[in-house]
Amino acid sequence: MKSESTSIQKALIVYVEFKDSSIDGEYNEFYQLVKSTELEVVDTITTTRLHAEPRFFVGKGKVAEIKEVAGKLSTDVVIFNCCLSPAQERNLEKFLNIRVIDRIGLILDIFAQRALSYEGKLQVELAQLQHLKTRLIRGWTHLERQKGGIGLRGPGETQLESDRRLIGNRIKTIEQRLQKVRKQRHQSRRQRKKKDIPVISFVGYTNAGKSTLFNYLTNANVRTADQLFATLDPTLRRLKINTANEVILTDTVGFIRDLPHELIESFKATLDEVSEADLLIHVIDVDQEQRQQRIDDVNQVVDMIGASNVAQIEVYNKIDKYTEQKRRIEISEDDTKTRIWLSSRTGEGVNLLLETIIRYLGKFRKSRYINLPLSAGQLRAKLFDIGAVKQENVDGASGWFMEVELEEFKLHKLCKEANLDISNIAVERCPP
Ligand SMILES: Nc1nc2c(ncn2[C@@H]2O[C@H](COP(=O)(O)OP(=O)(O)OP(=O)(O)O)[C@@H](O)[C@H]2O)c(=O)[nH]1
Ligand SMILES: [Mg+2]
Repeated sequence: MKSESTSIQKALIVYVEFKDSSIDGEYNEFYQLVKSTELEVVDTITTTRLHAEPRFFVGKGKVAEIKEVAGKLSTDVVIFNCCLSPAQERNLEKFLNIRVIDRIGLILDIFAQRALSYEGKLQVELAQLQHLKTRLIRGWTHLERQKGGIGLRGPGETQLESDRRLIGNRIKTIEQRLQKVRKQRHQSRRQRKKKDIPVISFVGYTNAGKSTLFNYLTNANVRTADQLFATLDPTLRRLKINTANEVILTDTVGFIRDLPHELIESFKATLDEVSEADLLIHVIDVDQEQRQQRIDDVNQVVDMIGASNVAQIEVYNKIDKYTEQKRRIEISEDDTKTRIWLSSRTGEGVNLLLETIIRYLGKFRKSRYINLPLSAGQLRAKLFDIGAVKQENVDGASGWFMEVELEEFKLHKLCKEANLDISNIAVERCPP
């Protein structure tokens, strides 16, 4: 679905602040959201409220002021920082005679502009249609009023019904296509799991520096920008940390406070990469004044997509911007939380992250018994080399019985190199 905003030039921001719930830096973030589109911000009108007015969200006097300013500045669209009900949006548009969008509409628009891949485009279109479905009545009511009124079941009503049906059909088609995409992703993940390569997924607030860190680590060329939602599509890359440790890193879409639920719902195929990862690297912009708020916002989305039980390493990024911030690592006493301060731009402290990943991967170590044939002398030597052998019994004819402790994916890899199938060498226990 093509974004309407491509033809829109001038935007007037209406910034509504609630007396009891203002979040530091919220205006800056909203301004940045608007600037992330191709709109030109002509002015901002701010207002403070205790609660929303049912009709226009803001008071009558404010709407009159908005109309006057919008008229003077030849505004094409009025953007509210809050979440308007379909009725409020309709009332405002009728009164102002200008297109009105709220924060959700704006975020959907940005996603529509950024979507490049087939999967990304389908997901955004689905979210847009879900959003539109609840608002459909608005457009047609307008139209009928302009035509001079309708009866109870006039042509507008029929049109509306058929439009709803069309949207419903399109939603079904997209959902079927996305189901296929999800299946394919699921299939590739199963393949990866078979190879036992751990998957590490980046999560974080939009613009925290996920893609910059991803590029630094993997030499990839994912687009990075001082812009919200620069990344929409997931990118996967293998990373060889050292000779013994290989992982798959995935960079994906960033989160934001109150990410529209339509987007979370429709981005399932993409977000499965996060919920099915073995480890999450939560990238945090160290210089945000509302840092803790943003960490909580991200964790809320992580929770919503069913990834809250995946282990997380916190990365405080962009330390190069502050002389007082030094590369460092903090591990909680119970070893459940690790924080690393680093810079993805200069690479300072990135080695601490790699060490932590290796340490974490160690948690996948598993003890098991194997029976190596005499022909697998090289594999046996390697197992000794990496310190994986806990005990060994030699049985002349049957080869070596060993108890080894190492990461599953590493054992699989070593066996593959030795042309052995792990299921053929696994035994219940070593003979006494
Ligand atoms: N100074 C400094 N800037 C950084 C660092 N890491 C990232 N940036 C900048 O921060 C901005 C956002 O970086 P991205 O890597 O695109 O952020 P992201 O988290 O992938 O953002 P989205 O994909 O939009 O969610 C870019 O302008 C980067 O150059 C860093 O360590 N230091
Ligand atoms: Mg990115």
